[in-house]
Amino acid sequence: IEAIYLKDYKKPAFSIESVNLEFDLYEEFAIVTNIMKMNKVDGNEKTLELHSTDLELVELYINDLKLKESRYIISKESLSVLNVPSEFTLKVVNKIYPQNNTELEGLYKSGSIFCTQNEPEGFRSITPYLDRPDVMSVFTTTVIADKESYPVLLSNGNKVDTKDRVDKRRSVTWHDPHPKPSYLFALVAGDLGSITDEFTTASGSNVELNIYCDKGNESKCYHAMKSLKEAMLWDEQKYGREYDLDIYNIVAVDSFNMGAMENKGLNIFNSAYVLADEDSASDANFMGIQSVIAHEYFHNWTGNRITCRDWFQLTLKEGLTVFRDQCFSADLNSAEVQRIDDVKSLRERQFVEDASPTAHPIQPKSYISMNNFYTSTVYEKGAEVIRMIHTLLGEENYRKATDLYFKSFDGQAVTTDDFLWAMQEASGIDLSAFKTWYHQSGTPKLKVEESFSDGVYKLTLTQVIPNAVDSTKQNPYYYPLKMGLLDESGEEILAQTLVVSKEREEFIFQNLKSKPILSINRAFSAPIIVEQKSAEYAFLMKYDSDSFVKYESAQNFAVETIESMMRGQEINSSFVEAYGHLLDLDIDLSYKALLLELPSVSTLMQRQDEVDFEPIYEAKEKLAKHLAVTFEDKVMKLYVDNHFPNVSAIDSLNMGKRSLKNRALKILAPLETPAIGKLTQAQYNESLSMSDRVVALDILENTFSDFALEALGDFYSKYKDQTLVMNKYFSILSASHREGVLKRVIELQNDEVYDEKVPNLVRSLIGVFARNYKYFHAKDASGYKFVADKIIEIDKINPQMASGLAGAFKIYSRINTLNKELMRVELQRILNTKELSKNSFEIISKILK
Ligand code: BAL
Ligand code: ZN
Repeated sequence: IEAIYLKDYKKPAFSIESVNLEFDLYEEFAIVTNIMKMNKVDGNEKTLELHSTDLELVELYINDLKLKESRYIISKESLSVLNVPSEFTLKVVNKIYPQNNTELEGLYKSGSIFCTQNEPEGFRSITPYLDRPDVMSVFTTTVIADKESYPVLLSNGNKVDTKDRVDKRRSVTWHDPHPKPSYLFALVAGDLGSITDEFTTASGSNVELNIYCDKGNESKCYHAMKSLKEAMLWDEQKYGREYDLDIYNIVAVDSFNMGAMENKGLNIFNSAYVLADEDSASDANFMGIQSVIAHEYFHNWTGNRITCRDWFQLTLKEGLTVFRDQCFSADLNSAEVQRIDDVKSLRERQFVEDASPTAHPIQPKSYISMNNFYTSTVYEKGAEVIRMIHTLLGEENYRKATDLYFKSFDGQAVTTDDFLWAMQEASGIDLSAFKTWYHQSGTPKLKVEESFSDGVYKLTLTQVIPNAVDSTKQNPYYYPLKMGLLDESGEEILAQTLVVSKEREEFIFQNLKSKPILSINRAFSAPIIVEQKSAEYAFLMKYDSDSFVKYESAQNFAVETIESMMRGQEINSSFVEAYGHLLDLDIDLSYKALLLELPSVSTLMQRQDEVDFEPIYEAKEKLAKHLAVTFEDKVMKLYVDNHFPNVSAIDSLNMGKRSLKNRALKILAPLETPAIGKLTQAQYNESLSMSDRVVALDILENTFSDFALEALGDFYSKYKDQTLVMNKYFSILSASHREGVLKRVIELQNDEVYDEKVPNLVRSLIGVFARNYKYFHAKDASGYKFVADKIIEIDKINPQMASGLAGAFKIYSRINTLNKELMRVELQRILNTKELSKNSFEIISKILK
């Protein structure tokens, strides 16, 4: 198994002027006819080497002349055509079997729907092609299928022709005028329901908008449609970007490896990010749909019009597009809550990855399977990198710079250096020192030291840079650091953005009356870990004007308290007092719910030198119980005040009320009294919203097992026909801390709803179990054994899903000796499996190194 290196990049030797595809779809197979107009770019090249994964070739022609077998070589991974002229038309006819495709890459079937997923390298398993993002071509696609079973036939671009044939088959032709790489090609055929709407662009073009889904789900598509129109308007207003075709189609399918895919004019979505109504979707689902719909739409400019030269540049489109969708969500909802949620998810997933053996720069240097690099590092850390550029440039310069980027590179496949050039050229700000962020891995730390005398406050900042995975030393970073100083009454003395660039530097602030209180990394302006001795957490929780630092101080104070308890100390009463003040705050309700949340187990685990979960659970549970006892009355009032009226509306006020009310219920649960059990049961029974129901169900399952069975039974019988809702059911049971979870998870695999071929279900049953620290890390190795068995089994069906599950073992290098040895045995067993996919091999071998 060989790695591919960025340093080996070579320009393509041929270009494809246009491609004409015809898909003849049948129940057992499909025939693909691919006619490409090709030109030699490199005159010396005699052989045309096309990517081709396991394809069955039927016929091959050059300029209408059928080629003899001596003129080409077909192997497992390529089709080489020998002695090609400098300009020619190549026609390839090949046969594929979408019905047997369980990997969900290329053309496959999700239930009864034909659909595609081609990013990054799925197209080569449909037809031989120069399947690399820097080969862009104009596609015309004809789809032919039985018109009764597949009345809806879609591809990219605009529909140009429909023919109903005498043989009961229908043929529809689509033409996409915008040159694109093959990874953006899409095709859908099915008997689908749909909703339709329209959007008029700023310059007056009318765009037809359609969302397709399984029949019967149409009423669940309206939130997605609303989000699409919001995204289209936002991109015009914020980035001056208009849509560029007459039609925009979205199709929801149940079997999908990713969240969604931005194919030109024909997005294909995991149905979890399209379908929602107030009975079946939680508030988080509604928010998720809004953000993913926008993300895929924004790709039309950042990804499709301007794409990546090679896959090492993935963050060029993903980091930028995540930053864009984060800003969109912040503009449409609560900006402070959005920022904290984004930072939380960065730290829960990306920081963990960055501290693991699979850590990589946002622009990796090599890969074995590109599928393994659709990571939170490339996406979320990539977005933080763009956010820092935005901060360094300021809003106005950033807009000038993105305008220049679009103007300079429209229609091209480019690199992150090209992007940085535009940022620099338009703003006049030198970003050469900033490039380090693209090429180094690991989370940088910043040690903060303060001193004060004679009215002079000195801030000494020292960058502590982790080594790369291969132990090489890495360099200091260049970044914006937002900070503020407060006086002792809580008034802000100053607020500014420092630029940190050296390993160690000092910042001096003069003419101060007394030692100021420091508020640092405001708004989380840089994706770093701040290390500060004796910060004034309670003070900042009370007075700081920055909503992120307020939150961060509450978290840090709780972390400090829990860690002192883990060392055997009593509960810090100042923390308890400060927590009590939070309960009284009259602020945005969702924000308040965040402030009241104790740090996650993952946060605490990341700070341990040698990870062990038991002491964390013990201390955290003890603190939670103490807070519940101390503040029972106040929290109960918070619950009651926000529980009524019982409505399911998804406006920000009601979402805020639900999130605070549910936080209150979670705070009260550790009391374990019959009264709280009854209250939770009543919430489950009476609530009109799915958010309320799942929170209640989760608390019943974990804390009030006497009531749990009845509620779970009720939930199952109500929702067993809605797979998306059943994901929630499986997740609750897999994440549970009750006795016997593994046994139940094993049994649930036989449930009629469960299907090992549907990634969402695997992720919610097996994937969630692998993140159930208590049972996955059980000291009898039962959790590791089970998950290893599943990885081996699923690897044969869907390697991408298997290597995703393998991510649970990334903690290997940092876990305690006993667990490490247990893990090692299982990891080795996976690695010894015959015909292990390169996806799983890459992840497991890196972990074991
Ligand atoms: N391009 C893969 C899916 C996404 O990031 O939108
Ligand atoms: Zn994306």
